[in-house]
Amino acid sequence: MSLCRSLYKAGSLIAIHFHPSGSSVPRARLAAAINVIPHTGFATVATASTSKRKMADKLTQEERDTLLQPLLQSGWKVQANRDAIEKEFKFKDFNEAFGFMSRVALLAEKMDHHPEWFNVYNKLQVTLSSHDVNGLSKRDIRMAKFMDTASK
Ligand code: H2B
Repeated sequence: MSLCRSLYKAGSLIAIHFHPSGSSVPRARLAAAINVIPHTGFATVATASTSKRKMADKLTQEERDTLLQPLLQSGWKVQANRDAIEKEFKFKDFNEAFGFMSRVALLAEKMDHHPEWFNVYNKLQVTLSSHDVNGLSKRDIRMAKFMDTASK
């Protein structure tokens, strides 16, 4: 049974990005490139070219020590059990909260980088992480900064 079929049978929905040149990814590399998104049952598969490109923007330790600092000061927290950052935003009412979400949604579509969020009336809990690199990337920093500015 192929790897993908066995994963499918295991109940994991797989989004597979095929290499543009059409070259197949060796089975072992394919398995290695599958990133399971915690708590969602989803996974994405990045092939060699996308992995290289995306890995380029995964935060290095030095970037974590510098780029994350201002965000930690503005209320973002690094999750204990996942390479992700989270923050709760509180607005005047639902209208303000949803307006904020709409502005972020436009950026998310432009960046092709989407937040994980939960909204109840005027409160919004946001988690940012880059599924394709299974951790924090510069895209998360950019989106967090935008959210901090747009929520003021
Ligand atoms: N958002 C986040 N946070 N991480 C990703 O890796 C990601 C995304 N990948 N939005 C995008 C969509 C990809 O799944 C689509 C197919 O382009």
